[in-house]
Amino acid sequence: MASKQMFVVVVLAIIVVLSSIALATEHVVGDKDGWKIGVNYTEWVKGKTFLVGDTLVFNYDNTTHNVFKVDGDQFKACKLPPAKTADNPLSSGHDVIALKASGKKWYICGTPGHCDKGMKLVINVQSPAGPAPTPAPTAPSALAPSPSAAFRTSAPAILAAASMVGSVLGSLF
Ligand SMILES: *[C@@H]1O[C@H](CO)[C@@H](O)[C@H](O)[C@H]1NC(C)=O
Ligand SMILES: *[C@@H]1O[C@H](CO)[C@@H](O)[C@H](O)[C@H]1NC(C)=O
Ligand SMILES: [Cu+2]
Repeated sequence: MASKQMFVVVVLAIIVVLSSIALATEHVVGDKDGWKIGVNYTEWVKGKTFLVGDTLVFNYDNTTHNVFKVDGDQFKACKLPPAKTADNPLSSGHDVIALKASGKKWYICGTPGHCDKGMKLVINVQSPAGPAPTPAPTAPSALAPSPSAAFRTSAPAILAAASMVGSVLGSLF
């Protein structure tokens, strides 16, 4: 009896973990190319959806590049912020940025000339429910989340979750 209750608790815990994994996507900027000159980041952004809770990962050679968070005007002009701060620029070479709020986010490389050569990225972060639905009383289905937003689990996340479920079940029986 006790082990049955334990089983239910474990299954519920797994469901909670799985649903949180399913909601977050890790976006590796430039995919395998990473953050460098010669990648069209406008092209990279095309067709992608960035949601609050997702992460943005910049991979690059930190002897040559960095990542400045800037505003829209600085982005447009390839102009750096007037002062550096503790977390700006990022320069680890593997920077993981949590997308915590909706709205546009702008990033440029601070090495002279690199932004002009295309090391600039702008994304639009949406709240998980998507853009505010326009009132459409005759079409209630418009309020449902799109399938692409509902199924965002990456293959590695599924594999990791599956192996976790397997090892928990294995230790129970
Ligand atoms: C990058 O891609 C965008 C969108 O496809 C395109 O409009 C733009 O001209 C490209 N930029 C360069 C420098 O090729
Ligand atoms: C570059 O990356 C290495 C390894 O992550 C780190 O130790 C070093 O401090 C970084 N350099 C700068 C300028 O942040
Ligand atoms: Cu650079």
